Amino acid sequence: MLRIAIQTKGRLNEQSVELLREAGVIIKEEKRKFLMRAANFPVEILFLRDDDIPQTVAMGAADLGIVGYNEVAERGYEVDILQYLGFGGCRISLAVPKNVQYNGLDYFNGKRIATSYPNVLQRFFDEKGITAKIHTITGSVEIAPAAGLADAIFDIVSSGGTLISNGLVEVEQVLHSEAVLIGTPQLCEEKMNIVRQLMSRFDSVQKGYGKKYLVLNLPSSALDEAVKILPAMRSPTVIPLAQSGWCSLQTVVDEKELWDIIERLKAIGAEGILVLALEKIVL
Ligand code: PRT
Ligand code: ZN
Repeated sequence: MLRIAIQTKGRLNEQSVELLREAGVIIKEEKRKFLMRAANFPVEILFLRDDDIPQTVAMGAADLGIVGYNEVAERGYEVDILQYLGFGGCRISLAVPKNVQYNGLDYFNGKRIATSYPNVLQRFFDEKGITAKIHTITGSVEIAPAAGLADAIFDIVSSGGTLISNGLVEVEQVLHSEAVLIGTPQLCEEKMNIVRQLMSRFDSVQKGYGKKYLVLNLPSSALDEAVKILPAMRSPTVIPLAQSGWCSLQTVVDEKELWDIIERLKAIGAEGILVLALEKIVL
């Protein structure tokens, strides 16, 4: 039995549960407990605050954990980073009040910086030769400059909206983060087999993120042209239609390129274009 620690509530909880569900690890949402056994996989889920996940995994009280890379980097516990999971993306950045003149890292020499990530910041300043006073704050770091508690902050940024609404400007992006799967070093072979199986399922789920399945009809004479436009895992599937001179084409496309591809296909005579959701890609 493998134990996986995930966040009880908060930004990573929903997507962690969803990733596990898509990978076939189903937990019953009603009467949620601290520790829950999955219905159909040799796994149990331990619900914790994200701050406690790296240590719990380092100690071996959980074999795996899903947590932001930022927490792993800050806490410094010895865990293996097994997989980047493609959600929970953010960065930890230095930000200063918008009215100050910022002309490079030297600005921070002798300044007071409020943060919940003192270790990551100290390492960065050591590397860059900056001497600053780091104030550790848990809670709303972004209000520290306006409250006169700090000259700058070092905090998580995703859209940047929080900085703007507090009159701050992001000046240095120090650490990029996303949710990661972490593991206790040196798991036994029996557990590693389940971990490998799980990672391969996570990989299939991730490959489906941002992808669509495209089905369309095309005059057979335009097929060579369409193949050049369409990306495909090997090459697109081509099925003849009952009406002679026409075929049906099916393939997987990246959502970002979808409209561009559709317009180019229409220009060479494609019709009846269907865009379908795609769940997983198993290679
Ligand atoms: O209760 P628990 O201790 O488990 O949760 P928590 O409150 O400590 O963490 P939580 O749920 O807020 O975040 C969990 C993880 O989500 C973080 O460790 C990051 O890895 C990731 N993540 C991704 C974020 C954000 N995006 C994010 N935007 N964590 C926090 N924020 C906050 C940030 O602190 C700031 O206040 O959102 C604000 C900035 O957002 P923007 O969009 O305005 O820039
Ligand atoms: Zn936390």
